[in-house]
Amino acid sequence: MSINPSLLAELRRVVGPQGYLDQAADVEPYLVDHRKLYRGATPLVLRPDSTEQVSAIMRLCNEARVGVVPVGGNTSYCGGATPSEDGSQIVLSLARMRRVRSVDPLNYTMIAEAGCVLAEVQAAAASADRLFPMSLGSEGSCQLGGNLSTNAGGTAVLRYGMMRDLILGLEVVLPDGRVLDGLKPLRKDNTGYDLRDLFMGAEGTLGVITAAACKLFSRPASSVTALVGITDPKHAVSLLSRLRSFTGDAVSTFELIPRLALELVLEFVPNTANPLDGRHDWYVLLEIGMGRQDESLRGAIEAELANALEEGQIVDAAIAASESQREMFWRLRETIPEAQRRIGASIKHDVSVTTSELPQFIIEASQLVRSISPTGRIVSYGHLGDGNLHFNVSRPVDQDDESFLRLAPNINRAVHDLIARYGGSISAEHGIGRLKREELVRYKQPVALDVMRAIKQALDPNGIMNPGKVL
Ligand code: 2HG
Ligand code: ZN
Repeated sequence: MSINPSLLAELRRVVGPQGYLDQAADVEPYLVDHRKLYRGATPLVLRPDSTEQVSAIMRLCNEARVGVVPVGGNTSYCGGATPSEDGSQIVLSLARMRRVRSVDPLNYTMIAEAGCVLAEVQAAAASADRLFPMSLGSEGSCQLGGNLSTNAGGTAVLRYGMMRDLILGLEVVLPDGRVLDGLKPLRKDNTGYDLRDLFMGAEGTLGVITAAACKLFSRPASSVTALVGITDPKHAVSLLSRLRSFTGDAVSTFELIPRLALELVLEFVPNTANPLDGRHDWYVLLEIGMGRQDESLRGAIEAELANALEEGQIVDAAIAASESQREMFWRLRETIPEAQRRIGASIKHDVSVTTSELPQFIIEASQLVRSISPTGRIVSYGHLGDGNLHFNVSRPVDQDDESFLRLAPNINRAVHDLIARYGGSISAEHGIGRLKREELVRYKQPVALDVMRAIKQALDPNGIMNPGKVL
């Protein structure tokens, strides 16, 4: 099904010569998702530079019933920003809408456009001596709009929450081109349904987010980053609870790392070294930040970790002694996905349970996986403080990618059924996209699905917003 050439011409006119790509080589990067699971086609990638242009685009596409696929930095995991294979959808990149419209340090807020790279948003906050706490591995290329649309998580959720918790209001272009201006940077606005939350996590299926009023925080004046060796995830859970109460909830990061993940990073990622002498079955990367300057923080955490060591809760610990060492500790965690890619295909699960149940879940899920793939290499790491595990399985050393991936349906079913028994989530932070649509139908409560479909029908009756994703 091809798009009417006169519509394409009209769309090009709306955005002007700088605002579109239609040559094969230029369009190519928009056709494949980050994990290379999908390859789509499109005659046109639009790159508007204003909300008015987005509005005009949506109006035209809605009238013509042409699907629109919004894309940010294209770093998502579920194919949510890749057009369909038949070339019947246009791609809408927000990359040129990258202005920070305003920063109000006294109100602790900032208004930024969807195309801002996350690192730019963080930097704009820092230059006003504030913190925008959303932080994740792809922050140098992912965009605010994608973070909003997928309700991104990352490594500071424990303290600051997910994207939904960091936003006060949104500007959204609806499928019919109308602009929903909810950009008020107010902390209290109790005037009916929460429209803002509808669009976060909707993965572009209800409208196009063009700007957001973001919450800012005080920058931690003192912080401690540590890598801790442990024998069992259950000790990690109790250590987290210990440190939360010891610091008055100042733990911002608490990431579980299995030995295999650390070894892969040390093998494949340059400028990494293990700060601990011994080899341990599990590690935790943790960070604690205090709002006020506190010279004694490091000593206090050191002493508390020594107590934990004495009680057998942990077996080793190293505290970063400099900023460069801190960055290296972080590299040990953030490059796990990249290091895991180096050992071949992997079957991924982005799941959550309660933090307290997470250790038992790891045991049971690992047993299930071993019954299907006895030598599959389990790399289960992630945001323990949020109960969110990336329960990934890499192919065995002596198996090829293709035959291993044939096990994916069985392994997915076993792990997701287990998650259902735990009352957990089959997608804790990576969303649904195209990849998990069937899983969503299988595991989401039918009443919840009905409500979701009703909302979709009400806002996008012609089904032009990111068709084929989520629902
Ligand atoms: C992370 O926490 C990301 O590093 C990626 O969410 C997880 O690759 C993965 O499975
Ligand atoms: Zn993650």
